[in-house]
Amino acid sequence: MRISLPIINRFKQIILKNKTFFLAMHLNPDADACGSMLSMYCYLKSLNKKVYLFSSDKLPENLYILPHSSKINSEMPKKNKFDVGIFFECSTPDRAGSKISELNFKYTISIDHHKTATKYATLNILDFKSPSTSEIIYRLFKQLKFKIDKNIAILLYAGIITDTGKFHYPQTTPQTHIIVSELLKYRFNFSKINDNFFLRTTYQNLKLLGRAIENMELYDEKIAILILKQKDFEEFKAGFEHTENIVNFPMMLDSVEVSVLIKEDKERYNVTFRSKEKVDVSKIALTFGGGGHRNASGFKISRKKILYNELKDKILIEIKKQL
Ligand SMILES: [Mn+2]
Repeated sequence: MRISLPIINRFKQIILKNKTFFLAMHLNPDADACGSMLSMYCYLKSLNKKVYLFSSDKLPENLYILPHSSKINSEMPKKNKFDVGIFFECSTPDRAGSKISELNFKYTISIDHHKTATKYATLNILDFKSPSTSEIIYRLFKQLKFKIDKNIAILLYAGIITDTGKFHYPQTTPQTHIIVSELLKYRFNFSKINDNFFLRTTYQNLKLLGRAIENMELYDEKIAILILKQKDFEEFKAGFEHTENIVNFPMMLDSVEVSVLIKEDKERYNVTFRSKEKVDVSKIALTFGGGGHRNASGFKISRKKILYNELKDKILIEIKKQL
């Protein structure tokens, strides 16, 4: 979808008449938020603006492949006044970090494609149909007649390819493919970018995956339960940060409707759900005080409150209500 002319004009106006910019993305940053923010950095630098790049959380290792990523600060800036604050994929400003409220801006801009976005900014550039924020940025630059370069092509490609799961997710449109074909004209090593985001993991993640799959339990062939115990994490010197993607594997079985990963540490159980069409796992997470989306959700619960077997039984009962 094209960005409306009033929004384009307002954006131009805010950018042109101001000098200092603070750019921030959401906690646990991903390639889409980061690629969007860094391509905006390139645009602002081409206009000789002063830009402070901020991420409250340390970048995950795989984002360091992105051009200019080393310029992102994890400390708050020394001064607390900026002309403009631009927020990437932050449904509210504090999604960029709790300290953001200490800063003062004359204008704020929010750029996002998540339905949860609220209209808190002076200018809200929101498109809930866009499969990525990077795609919104591409269209913005195109409509501004800003000529992108190879680095910006890499940044936007990384955002698009990760948020569409390599064109896999249903939000992907014909326009997405057209945009990527334009980006590929800049002749960067897209295969290396794909390897970086899709064929790379840690030793701990692989070992935990093996353990989880080995111990997988199937109920009625429809519900898969994976458990990673505290001792598994200790054995592989791993933490919860090494469990990425593990919950998705049981979904490869045709009969499986719901996959559940239960992670245990000293204090609590951390439970993650994935589902196919039938089951709304956000409802299940909600009954345990968690939340999320229809097909991906989770919750945490103290080990003092419940025993493992009790927890598993309760989860199974909730899932079976919907099957
Ligand atoms: Mn995104």
